[in-house]
Amino acid sequence: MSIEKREVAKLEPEAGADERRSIYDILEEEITNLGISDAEKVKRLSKLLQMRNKRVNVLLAGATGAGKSSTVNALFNMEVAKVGVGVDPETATITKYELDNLILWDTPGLGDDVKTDKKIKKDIVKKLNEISDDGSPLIDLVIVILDASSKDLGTSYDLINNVLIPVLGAEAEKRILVALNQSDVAMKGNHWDAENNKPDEILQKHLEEKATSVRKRIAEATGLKLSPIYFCAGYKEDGQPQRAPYNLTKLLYHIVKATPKDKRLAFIDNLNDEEENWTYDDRKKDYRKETFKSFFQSVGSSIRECSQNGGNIGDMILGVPGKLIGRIMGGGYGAVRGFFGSLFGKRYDKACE
Ligand SMILES: Nc1nc2c(ncn2[C@@H]2O[C@H](COP(=O)(O)OP(=O)(O)O)[C@@H](O)[C@H]2O)c(=O)[nH]1
Ligand SMILES: [Mg+2]
Repeated sequence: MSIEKREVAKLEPEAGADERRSIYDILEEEITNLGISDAEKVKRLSKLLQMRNKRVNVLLAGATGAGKSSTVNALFNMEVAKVGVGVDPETATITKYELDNLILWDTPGLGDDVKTDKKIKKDIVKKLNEISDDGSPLIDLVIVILDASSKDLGTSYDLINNVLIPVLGAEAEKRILVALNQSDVAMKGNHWDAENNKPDEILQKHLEEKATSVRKRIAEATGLKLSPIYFCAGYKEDGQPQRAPYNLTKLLYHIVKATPKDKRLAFIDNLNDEEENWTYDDRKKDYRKETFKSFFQSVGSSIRECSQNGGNIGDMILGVPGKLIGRIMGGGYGAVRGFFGSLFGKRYDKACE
């Protein structure tokens, strides 16, 4: 059966049909149904299995109240997370959240007292030095959440400059993401355009300056260039409606980009499916589309391939044509509908443009 025929046959996936299916299962089915030789299928399916066995480990750190919990709640479907108890007393302060292949390590807030901070920092160092089964470092990425409204970021600079960077060394630029949360209150709530859920020009300028000054402070101390992303995790006040995040898609884009290609699919099944969370961004880039591309770089959704009528699989890693992937994502697949839904709408091939 040719790929073209299959595409026609499956043009309108039933809404909700794939509600609880894992992206790995869906890709398995797509590969199985491709019009290619059995030998080629086996090759691609075994690559998929390799990916399925990979886990992505993300460590979250920051000062108390910066918004680590709010950030992971906004990004991921934390309600289904399995919470782990540390077996190693030397890293006992760190909580493990398991979302299928996505593992989040939440560290306690720093900056409350010196003695506690010392213990937490020691645990972070231990965790960063852990090696996974395949011999690579366990932690793929460290996200440091800073409070953009705070005048005193000393605790965070200490963490980044004196703990994280020395442990990660030359890799630090690639493996640390600095995120400035609470952008909405960075000027005491002034200049936040609540109606459009974004900063006005003055606040935006302020946030950009803040990001630059954080970058400078890190560069001066360590020589490394880390560019902070400012965002807003969203929050809920008593009696008020939930406020939507800002620049969360941008943050996710940078998280995915910083993750090894063969592990990126691990995020997909557990994204927060609240579409509003992914709606408000600075629009400097189409982050949704860019994130989509990043997700599927390992799967073979090379954008170029799409225009080639889906027939030429070329050297794509998993060899699933982009058109099919666009349809999986834009169609009835539950977990990511909130994220990709409005990107594709009914035009499944849009992603390929
Ligand atoms: N205004 C505002 N408040 C936030 C934001 N993110 C978190 N908060 C609030 O900041 C407080 C601390 O957040 P939390 O996620 O518990 O911080 P954690 O200690 O780092 O885990 C909570 O009251 C949140 O509602 C944000 O983007 N804007
Ligand atoms: Mg917390």
